[in-house]
Amino acid sequence: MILRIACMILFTTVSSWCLPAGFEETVWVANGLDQSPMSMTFAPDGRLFVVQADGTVRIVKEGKLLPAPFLQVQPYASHRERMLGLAFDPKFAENGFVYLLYQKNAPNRISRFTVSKTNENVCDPGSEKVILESGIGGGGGHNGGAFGFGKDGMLYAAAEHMVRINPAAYPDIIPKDNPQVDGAPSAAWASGFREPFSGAMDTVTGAIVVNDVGEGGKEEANLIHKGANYGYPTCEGSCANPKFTNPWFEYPHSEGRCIAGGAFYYGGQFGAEYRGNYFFGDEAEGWIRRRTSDGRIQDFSTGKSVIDLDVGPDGNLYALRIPGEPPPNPWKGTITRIRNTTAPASLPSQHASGDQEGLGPDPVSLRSCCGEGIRFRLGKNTPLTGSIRIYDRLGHQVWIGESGRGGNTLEWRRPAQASAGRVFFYVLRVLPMQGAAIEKRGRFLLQP
Ligand SMILES: [Ca+2]
Repeated sequence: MILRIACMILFTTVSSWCLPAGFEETVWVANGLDQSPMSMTFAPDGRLFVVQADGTVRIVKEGKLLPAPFLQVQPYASHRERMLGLAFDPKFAENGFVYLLYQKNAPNRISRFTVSKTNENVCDPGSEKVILESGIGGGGGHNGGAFGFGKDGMLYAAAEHMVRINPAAYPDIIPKDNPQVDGAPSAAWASGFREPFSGAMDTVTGAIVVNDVGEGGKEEANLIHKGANYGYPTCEGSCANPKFTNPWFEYPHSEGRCIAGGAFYYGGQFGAEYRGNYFFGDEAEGWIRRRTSDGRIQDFSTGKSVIDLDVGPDGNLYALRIPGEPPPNPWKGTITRIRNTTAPASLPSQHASGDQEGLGPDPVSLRSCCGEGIRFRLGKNTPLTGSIRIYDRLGHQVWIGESGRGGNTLEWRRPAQASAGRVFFYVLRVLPMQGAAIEKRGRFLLQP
């Protein structure tokens, strides 16, 4: 107990004490989220959208909370859990569609909103299109909220049970391969939840996880399968009844009482051992843990209430922090950023890449290729001859490649003996048609 209190006191100043060695947590958005923020979701372009219980959705752009809300709806006023989640259309960049799961009157609804054509930071007033308004709960004491598009392009929403719909086919939103009810496909996809408040989609494997807050004794994370029943109210946690699907993992209320926030990690910032990990938090106990790819549950941080987690396009883990459980109403949230300080700065999150300064308007480009390799493409108008040397992080030269006149692509495959990490450095020397040679240095990351 003494250790735990010490951890909480130190958290705001020496947060690394509560994180694995080399990690730090810093406040990213300190003020302005004071209308009970409930969840947050990164847009594909890197902006962070925060859903608040007062009916507003706010945008954080490059660490700054924008003053005007992205949208404002009038949710059902008397329910704490009334603004549940937000999801970006898989073709968001083209169509500007954003989906909101919220409680309007008694029932929950899924609505589509469209980004303004003149201002990407607000939605078009009056653009709300109700997609589904029945069969997704809203009457009980708890309201769910896990919400997002799966790798299959379908939209999943969990409240009393989980629905799966295809908004792109509106109004025929019920997929033909959904479970049959009375001889026809139904929106219902899975059932047996108590309070499926959060969860995550694994964009690589396609796995769908719904966290279910327990009543009597267990917190659960469930891997979602078509037609499965996850046991509530008959069972909490694993049980022997073959009608029910047991949790992916669970923990007792002696360890935490409110599982909240879920995120799969595929960023390049934390290191290879974190790839594919499932991060989750506990709102009541204030810790963050991770499930490793081989199924171990590991501590990650302790000490401050968390209501949602997400991984940014920069590969950092972001936490929506609130004051305790239950929080005061309305509660104020802060967003923190957790990063690995031992990773080289500014590493790209998904693909091999490098900085591209110094070669003018037609730079070299780096692309991952050919298994564990990288392709250097010299711009078509730049140098016709050049060489590239690659060094590992210990400074050993592991390769030299030369581009002859007329060729502008060089591919390097990581050799087996180049084992000193996944970060490599390059020195590119090019000979323009006129003028002096240009030398450029940079680094890149090879993804495992
Ligand atoms: Ca269950």
